[in-house]
Order: sequence, then structure tokens, then C-alpha cells
Amino acid sequence: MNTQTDPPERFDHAAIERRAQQQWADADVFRIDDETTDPTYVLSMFPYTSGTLHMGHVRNYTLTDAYARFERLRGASVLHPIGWDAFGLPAENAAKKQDTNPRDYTLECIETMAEQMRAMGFGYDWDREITTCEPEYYQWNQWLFTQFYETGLLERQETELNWCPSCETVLADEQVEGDEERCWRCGTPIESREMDQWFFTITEYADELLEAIDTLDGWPENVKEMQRNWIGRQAGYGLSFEIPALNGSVDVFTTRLDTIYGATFLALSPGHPLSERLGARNEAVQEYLDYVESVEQPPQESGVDTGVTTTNPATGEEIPVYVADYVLDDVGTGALFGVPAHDDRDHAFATEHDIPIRQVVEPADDRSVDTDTEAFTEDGILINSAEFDGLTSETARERFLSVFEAETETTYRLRDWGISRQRYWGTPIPMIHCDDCGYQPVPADDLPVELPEFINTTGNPLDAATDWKQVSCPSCGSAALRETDTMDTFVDSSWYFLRFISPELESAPFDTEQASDWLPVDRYVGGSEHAVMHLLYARFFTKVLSDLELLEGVREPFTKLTTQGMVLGEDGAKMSKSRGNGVSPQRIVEEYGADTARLFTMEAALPERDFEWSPDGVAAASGFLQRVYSLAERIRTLEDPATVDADATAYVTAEIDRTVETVTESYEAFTFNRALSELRELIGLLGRYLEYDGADPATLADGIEAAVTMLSPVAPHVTEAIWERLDTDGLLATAEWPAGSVEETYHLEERLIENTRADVRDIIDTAGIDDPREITLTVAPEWKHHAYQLAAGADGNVVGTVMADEQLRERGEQAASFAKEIAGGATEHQLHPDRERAALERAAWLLEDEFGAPVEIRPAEDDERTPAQPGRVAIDITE
Ligand code: ANZ
Ligand code: ZN
Repeated sequence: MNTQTDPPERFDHAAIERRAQQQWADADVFRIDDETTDPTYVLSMFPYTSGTLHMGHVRNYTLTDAYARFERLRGASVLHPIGWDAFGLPAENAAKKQDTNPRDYTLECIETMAEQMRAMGFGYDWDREITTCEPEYYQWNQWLFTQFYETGLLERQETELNWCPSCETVLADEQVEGDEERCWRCGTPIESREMDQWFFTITEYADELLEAIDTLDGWPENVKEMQRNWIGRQAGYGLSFEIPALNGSVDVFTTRLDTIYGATFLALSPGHPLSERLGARNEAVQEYLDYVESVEQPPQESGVDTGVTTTNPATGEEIPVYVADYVLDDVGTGALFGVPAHDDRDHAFATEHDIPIRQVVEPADDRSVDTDTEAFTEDGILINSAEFDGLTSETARERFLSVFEAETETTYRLRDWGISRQRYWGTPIPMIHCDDCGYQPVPADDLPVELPEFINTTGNPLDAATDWKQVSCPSCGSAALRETDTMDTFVDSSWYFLRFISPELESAPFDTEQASDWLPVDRYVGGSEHAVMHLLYARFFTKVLSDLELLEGVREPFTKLTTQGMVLGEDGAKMSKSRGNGVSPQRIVEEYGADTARLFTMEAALPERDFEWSPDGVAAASGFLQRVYSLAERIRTLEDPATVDADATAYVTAEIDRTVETVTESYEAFTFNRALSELRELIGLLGRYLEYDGADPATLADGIEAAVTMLSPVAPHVTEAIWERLDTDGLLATAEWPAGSVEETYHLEERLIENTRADVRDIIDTAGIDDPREITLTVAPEWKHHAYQLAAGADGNVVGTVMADEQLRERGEQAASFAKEIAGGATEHQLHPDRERAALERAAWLLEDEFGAPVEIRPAEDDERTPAQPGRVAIDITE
């Protein structure tokens, strides 16, 4: 076949990118109309405005952009918006350092990042861009705050709070990391302080938040498990113990009411209100409390006898009351009854403090246990429990419920969500404090409460904004003060996906009707660091908004969720500035182009997995795009051949269809790397076919058009340029996804051909054949095919089943040994020998091309001795 002899030029990625981006902008490809009904909503977690994009961003946004483009090509209306998570402490700190203000600093970051995003070719509907630090956005945080307040979902609670001395701010529990309890932003060990704060009472939704996790079929299991653990619901019993010395009682939480006869002490957490009272009466207790405060991690068995006692309601015995650090403040009631014989921690504690160990449960089987040396923590049969001996643990729990006046009780690990922050760069909390009227919400007409000019102080800047904070009480008109705290920025991100739906609406945070139709987000992609808090808060908001009737029929915000893995440096560690192992996306774009950066990150691994940056991988991605471009150029300029080889053409056509089918499935399943490896194979095949005498130009044109379309979600620029040069109309970004599918049995043909090629390659390599003269492929005889099918249907006795067949039995030993050979390995789906031959005929050109020798395909004679089997031909190569 004749092709133009000049090798096509290398493409100029910078020029191609500029042109394609302009074409998309001119054609408004990514804009979505408000009138659209239920579009496919594809969303990346919006970026914090840190200043520049890093590779993690590139990966995140390429994932959703590729998916959005794929859906668009398939004919869906797609909403793929972007915005800025623009409030937060780092901007405030950076502004201080650079002697500017957080607003200017942040807007500059946004400009840079937006430009980088455009350069990457991410297709967003920029008309829907939102920025959380603009009053147009944060007024709705304030409005929603007042709505939540009115329904009773906001409370002012005095609590001990996590205080970061370095950031000078209160942190939510979720913002404190690790056993050493460090600030999530700066790593400083936190301290605790008593303060009044605003709390969203998310605990009121704990049950629904937990139970609805089961409906989230499109979420990764590990994220669901993390959410369940975070909520930490536990069913048990509440029980009250009198403490006469204090004229009071202590409520405890237990899951093992059946062990009550074995309770030999009571223990309070150091933060329990009674511990403080006991400390005031008893020096040793106070010393212990001070000690616990002062060390990071007291020993597990540490604790102090308070000198007061209580009574075990079952035995009537007087038992000691301890303060012990292993009892946690925020689990259950912060108090427990200790049963050393049946709980590991109680056992360790009792051993340390010489507290009696009394066994009250024995194994239901004949195991023997010694609770003096180790706790027996399973359910079993009661002993040493008066008239209840012999009951099972389960029955005993039910019985004791009334006998000891306990109550069934459910505890949660989840706490209310404290949102007050003593910082400037956030949404001002829209409350006013009047000495006479208490807290009053800012009336809706006075919203937004805009941030005053930035004041550079070490304390809380809003507190220093004297003019700003002095107002009159909305209720009585006398002098009053604004709340000077701002909101946790997790409030901003708890509903931003709704603002994209009607970003300019001035009468409400979002249009109820439209949002109810457009939500939930169909595909949500972001980092796994947000697996708990952000997702839980967004789910909470969605449920509340639904209960406030601001949403209809939507109680969960995200249908399918992907938490992407990290991009690691070449050294295998997370890319970071401090490590100096980062790769700047900008540099890759300049050197190789946006498509290469996109292709490499998508090919490297499944979205959920971490992968290492690899310069070789980047170069390979770039080389591949170059090959696609060159191939398209050559196909475009082909001249008509003298003859077309029908067999070869049929094979290539089928392979195009098969690739379309597999790539489509892979994009749907978010397994982009699999889609791309299929596309690489197709490009390789088209290249070979092009070189082959008898290639059909029309088939090649179909093939390259399909391949380029399927590659375009990942590498949109170069494919757009190719598209323009091919004999096609319109933009590729708005073209149609190729149609193509194959029969189920075609996959058997494909496997036969792939296996045969691999086997021939193997033989030539191992036998060291330099110049094969002829390759003969022998297809298994019909009777083997027959035997194979019988074997596949046999359960157990393969040889017996095969030899029960009259015709096969006549073959005697030959058939018996074949039956033995295939026992266990035979599968039902096999091609008839005639079909195997036909399939191989269609692929013969490919082998001839690869191995440089003519290929003959023949059926085996009926009684020929050949190793050929169904699915595996016999291969002879002559030198
Ligand atoms: C008596 C008892 C006897 C318990 C027994 C266990 C075993 P798990 O065990 O994880 O399911 N508990 C209650 N409040 C606590 C607190 N504030 N800090 C630490 N532990 C606390 O959790 C339930 C058990 O944890 C409860 O049941 C209680 O000890 C302990 F053989 O009560 B149990
Ligand atoms: Zn007042």
C-alpha cells in the first residue's frame, strides 16, 4: 500500500492546546443550561486556594474531566463545575507574613490556579464558578445558620475545647490528629480550654447518618466503615450507682450488664464532673488529675483511689471508686463499673491496684479459663451470680434490666459539631449579643454581615474591629455586640455543591426545584483525607435542608464516590514542598503539554491507588500521543489500495468493535488505565494494518476516528487537532461516542489469537529461530472438541464421562489419555474447530507481519496425533 513518504511533522503541543481551548470556549461546550432536566452531575472536591496546583489536583480534576467528557460524548447533559474553598487559616497566616490581607492574597491564588486549570484543558462551566470568601456566597452560610438556629439545631455549649497555641484557635476533635493530639494544620500539640461555642447538633441526626450508610452502594467500603466508626453507635445499658459520701450518684454505661455480680470497683474519667469535686476533697486525687493533664500519654493502668465508695447493686458489697485515665471523657457517660474478670482493661487496672477479681461468667463449652491471669471476655454461662447462675449472658442481660433497674441506652462516639473559630478569614457568625436579650440572630434583611477590613493582630481580629462589632440589639435596640467568631470552613463545603446549581440566585442559597432535580451528585471525586468530616457534614446538611423543605426527595448528596490515591514522588514518598520531591504541573505542561500530564496520571494506576511519579512514564505518554498523531496523518493521506484483504479487514473491524465495547465499560467503571491500555493496543493494531498490503482505507479511517474519540476524554487537545484534520465535521468535544460491540464468543476468538501469537513468539525465542520459513497452525480435530464439551459438563469423573460416549470410547487409549489431560481444566465455552480456523484465517496477516513468514492454518486429520486442543493450536515452525 502506498502512503506518503514524508514522515509527518511532530505536533506543537502549545499551539494545539491554545487552539483547542479557544474552540471549546467559542462553542461554549461546557456550559449547561438551567433548563436542563437532571443532568449528569460530575464533581471534584473544590480546591482550597493554596496558590498553585499540585499533581494531586491534576489527578483529581483529570478524573472528573475525563468522565464528564465521556458522558458528554455519550450524549448526556453534564454539569461539571468548579469553585474555590477560599476561607481558612493558611491565607490569614500568609497574609500576615506578606503584610497584605487575606482577601487580596486569596484572590491572587485563585487567579493563578484558574489559569493553570484552563491550561490543563479542564472543561468547566465557568459561569457557575463560586468563591466561598465572597459575600455573595457566605451570606448564605449566614442565612443557613439562622435557619438552623431557628429549628433548634444550633446550641451554645460551654465545653472544654482543643486549643492550638500556635494557630491561636479552637479545633474540632476531628482536627486533632494522632495519639499525641496535634493540630492538623501545624502539628503543634494541643491544649485544652473552657469556652462557649456554637455547635451544630449533628448528634440529633446520628441514627439517620449511620443507617443511611447502608444505602450508599456507590461508595467505597472503607469510607463507609470510617463513617460508621466515627458515628460509633453502641447499644448497651445505663445504670446508676449511689455515692453516699457525695450525696449523689453516677450513671455508667455498660454493654455487659450480665457481669454485674463481678463488679469490684467503679471508675470515673479524669474529666468527669465528680472527679473535680473529689479532687477538691482529696489531695491525692487532685495530684493525679494534675498529673494526667501534664503528660501526653499516662500509662494505661494509671489511676487513683478516691477514698469514697459505692455499692454493687447485685452483691450489696461496698466497692471503691477510682479516677482512671483509661476511662474516656467522651465515651458513654465517662464512668464505668469495672469487672476485672471479664474485661482486659479492667483486669490490667485491677492487677495494678490490688482490686479483687471475681469470675461470674464461664465458657459455654468445656474450655477452662483462669481469670486471675487473664480476663475471659466472651459471653458464656453465669456463675457466682446468686439465683441467676446457669443463665446465658444474653438472657441475664435481659433479666437484669428490670432486676437492677437499668435502662437500655445507646451511646455514640459522634459529638456535636463546634463551629466557632477565633479567626478573621471565615464567615462571620450572624449573631448579636445583648446583655438584656441574650443572643439574637442577625435579621435576614441585615445579611450579609460582611467582614470588616483586616486587622493584623495576634488575637482575634474581629474582636479588635471595634466599630464593626458595636451594633444595636435587633430585639430591644440597646447597645449590643456582634459575635466575633467566624465559622469553621467545613460549613462552606457542606453545601457548595448546591450553590453550583444556581450560583447567582439572589433570593435563596439555591433553587429548591432545580436542586431537587439535579441532585444528588452522580460522581464525586476527592482525596481520602476528606473521607470522614467533609462527607459527614455534607450528608448532615443535605438531611437538614431536606427537613427544612429546601430540598425535596434528596437525603444523600453523593451517589458515587471515588477517593483517589496519592501521587508520590520518585522516592515513593508523598509529594511535598518540604521534601522537595514535588513535580510542578506547570513544568510538565510546558515541556510535554497538558495531554501528556493528563494521560500519564490516568494511565499510571487505578484512581483509588497511590502511584509514583515517573519521568519515563511521562516520556512514554508523550511518545504515545505522538504516535497517534503520526498514525492519523498517515491514514488521512492514504491512497486506495489495489486490492483489499477481506479476512484481515474483518479482523480489524471486529477488534475496533471489541475495543469500543471494553473502553466504554472501563470508562463507566472508572478504570481509566484499563481503557487506555486497550486504546494503546488498538493504535498498535491500526499501525500494523496500515503497513499491510491489502488494508482498507475506510476501515482505517473508522478505526482512527473511534480511537481518537475514545482517547479524547483523557487527551482532549491533540485529539481535537487530529479530528480537525481527519475527514470529520464539528468539534470532537461535541462529537458522538463510537458505537460498537461484539458477541460474547468473540472474546474466545480474541483469546485464541492472542495465545497463538504469544506461543509462536515463545517458540521462536526459545528455539533461537532467526528466519522462520513457514508457520503451520493445526486446529484440534472435531472429536477433541466433543470430548472437551463432555468434560466441561462432567461433575467429578471426567474420564468416566468422556469414555461413556460411544464414539469416543471407540478411540480407546487416545481418547482416555486426552480426557485425563483435560480433567479439571475444561471450560464450557469453546469454539467449534471451524470457527477457530476462520478466526485464525482473519488474523493470519498479523502473524505473517509479525514473524515475517507465511502462515498456514489447517484442520487436524481425524486420527492425527497432535497436541492441538480446543483453544490451543499445535504450532510447527520450519526454518
Ligand atoms: C462493664 C463491663 C464488663 C464492660 C465487662 C465490658 C466488659 P466495648 O467494650 O468497646 O464494647 N466503658 C464504658 N464507658 C467507658 C468510658 N467512658 N471509657 C472507656 N470505657 C468505657 O465498650 C463498652 C464497654 O466500655 C462498657 O461495658 C464499659 O465496660 C466500657 F466484662 O461495662 B463495660
Ligand atoms: Zn437586647
